[in-house]
Amino acid sequence: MAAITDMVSLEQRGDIALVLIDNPPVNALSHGVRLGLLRAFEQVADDAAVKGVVLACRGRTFIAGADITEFGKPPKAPGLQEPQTAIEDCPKPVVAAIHGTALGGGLEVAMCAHYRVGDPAAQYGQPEVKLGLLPGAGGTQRLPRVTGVAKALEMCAIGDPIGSQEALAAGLIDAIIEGDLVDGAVAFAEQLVAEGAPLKKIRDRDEKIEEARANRAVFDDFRKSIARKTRNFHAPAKNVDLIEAALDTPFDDALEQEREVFEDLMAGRQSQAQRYYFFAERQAAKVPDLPRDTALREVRTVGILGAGTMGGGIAMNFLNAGVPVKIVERDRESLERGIGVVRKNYQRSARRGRFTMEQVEERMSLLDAGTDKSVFADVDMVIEAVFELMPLKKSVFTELDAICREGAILATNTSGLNVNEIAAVTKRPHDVIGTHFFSPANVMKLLEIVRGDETAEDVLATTLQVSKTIGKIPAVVGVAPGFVGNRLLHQRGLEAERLILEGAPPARVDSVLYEFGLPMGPFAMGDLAGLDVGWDPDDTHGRTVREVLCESGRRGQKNGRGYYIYDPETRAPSPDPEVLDLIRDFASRHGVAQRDDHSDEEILDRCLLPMANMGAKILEEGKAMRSSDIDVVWVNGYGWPVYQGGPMFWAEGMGLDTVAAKIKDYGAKLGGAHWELSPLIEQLASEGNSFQDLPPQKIR
Ligand code: 3H9
Repeated sequence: MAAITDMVSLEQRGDIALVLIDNPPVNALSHGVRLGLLRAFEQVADDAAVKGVVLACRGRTFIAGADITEFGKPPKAPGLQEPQTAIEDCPKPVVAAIHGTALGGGLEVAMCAHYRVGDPAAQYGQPEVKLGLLPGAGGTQRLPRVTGVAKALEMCAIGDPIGSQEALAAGLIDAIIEGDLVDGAVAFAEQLVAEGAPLKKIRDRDEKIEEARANRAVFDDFRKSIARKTRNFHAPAKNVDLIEAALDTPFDDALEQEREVFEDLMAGRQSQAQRYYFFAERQAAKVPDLPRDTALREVRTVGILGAGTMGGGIAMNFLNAGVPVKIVERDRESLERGIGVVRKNYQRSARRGRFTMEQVEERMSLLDAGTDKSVFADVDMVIEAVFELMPLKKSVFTELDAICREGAILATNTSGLNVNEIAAVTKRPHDVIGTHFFSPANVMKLLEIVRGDETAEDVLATTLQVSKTIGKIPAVVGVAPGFVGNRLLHQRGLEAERLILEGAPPARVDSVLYEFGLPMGPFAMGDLAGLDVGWDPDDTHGRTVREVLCESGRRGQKNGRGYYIYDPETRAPSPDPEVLDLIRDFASRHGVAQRDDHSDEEILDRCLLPMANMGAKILEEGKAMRSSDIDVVWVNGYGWPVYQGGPMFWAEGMGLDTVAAKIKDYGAKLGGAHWELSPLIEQLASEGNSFQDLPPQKIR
């Protein structure tokens, strides 16, 4: 075996040359890989002893794409096109042998080979759109030529990968290899050589493009179908445009166009945010002071206390992952209601084709439901999902402490209560941790993992592993009221309420935040959650607009009247003049002058800057490890648009000196603790630094 570069080697197997990439962890197309590929293919082209070539990768995956860490840095030749051309123009048949994931530039390289084979579990995709990009190395031109336009549109503009069977059916690969992939690919190449098979270049294929020319409506139909889901994103539409360009533009011109659009998108703020976020999510699962070799506790069975909306949703995560669950409610009726909801949710998914009725039954058979907590005696982890009341949580944990076996993890699904206080009622506070799921718990990706003062390292490490098993994105946070997510939410709520008192209608505030990219504004969200959540009818004195609304019988969407009035048929919201009157009265009683000249910028700044300010205070307190973890919480738990990176990324995008100046300015005008500038922001701004310059810190 000859090393071409430190990342690419060449090996002869009979008549077949094997070009092997080895660039852990994911064989990204770093400079050494590009250079190695170019040199290796130049060499095999001229080597008379080589009759065919197999391109494969060592390690866990085929090439998973361009090296994202090189983006934004000065380009280093060769780019990707040179090795791609060397592969495509190779005078001997080239077979790409794919295992793991062929993604982005990886699939684009594979599409330059004359043939592709994959192992049964391999996946193929153009996920660039998820980084705010499009395939920049021919993907928008080669993919439609090989799979047809419809599949290429989905793969590029939505970005989800397909498996080997689908790839075979779509013509993207030529064979699925059972058994050893490289041996199989070499045999495949030998056969091509023996048959004198043609050197198939996807770039020259026209039949699928021809088909699409006859049915151009497919593009507009597709644009309509993704419009809602891709609202405000720049990249999906660009992917569609470039695939459409394949119909009428000569191949090389289209490649040129693709590269230009790729560069434009790369320079844009959306892609910067999405690339930042890609790494943020991966960082969030890393706890700097947790030794990498921490031995994990085994979690084979889970107990869930409470079969309400939260408990049922949490249970579904485990059932989906094949982990048996014992769920306990205080009475039969509530238990049956809760289990019924779980079953109904599954049946709905089955009707939508997500899985079969058989799989529904399989999942339900893993669920053991009862009313007696003593069944928790032998589970490995219990998650408590009872009402959010401290005395109740304490009594539950006292009981769990008595019932559960030694070494079981005791988790509380609290959305903001003091986990240390809960842990303190047990004789094993080191086994206690917070697992804050977001509603609906079977859908929302975020898991705030609350590390208590006493939480043992292996309990934290195991809970992180559990979150991976059930497909959640974790963010480790410290004990503080509302943790990270709800604490930031509260800041936004304070200022949103002030804005409506000053005369900005709720619908106006909501629409500015919706246009920014949030799924809904604070008032629509309040209506959805129910205005009476946390409202005490025995202790209500018109202290807030929300109390006033509740007192006048407005409960939100559930009774058709909240900040908005809801159409009984369509549930469409419209602004309600009566609400504006109530707000105006409230404002005049409290001496708040109304005005009608709030700009969009003011609304946005006033709602969002206090969130970043609080994020910085959370970092000062040591209740989050990094600013990007705070962003992960808001993107995954509250629908913050990923193309805005997260509240911390958004704020630092305007420069922390500007942030500091704005906060001081609003603070002087409006007052309130949420406008007291975080010393951390002040310090970073004065140093010319940003949140991302801070090293990760230990949760305190
Ligand atoms: C592109 O290709 C552009 C082209 O069209 C045009 C070019 C001209 N680069 O996710 P994991 C790191 S755009 C650098 O935890 P998994 C990752 O940060 C690219 N690093 O593992 C992590 O590092 P660490 C299109 C990368 O098994 C480690 O690898 N491709 C890259 O759960 C393990 O990652 C994509 O968008 C990269 N491209 O999932 C694919 N990818 O250990 C992006 C990963 O220090 N990647 N890393 O935290 C993925 O989707 C997943 O990583 C993958 C593995 C499915 C491959």
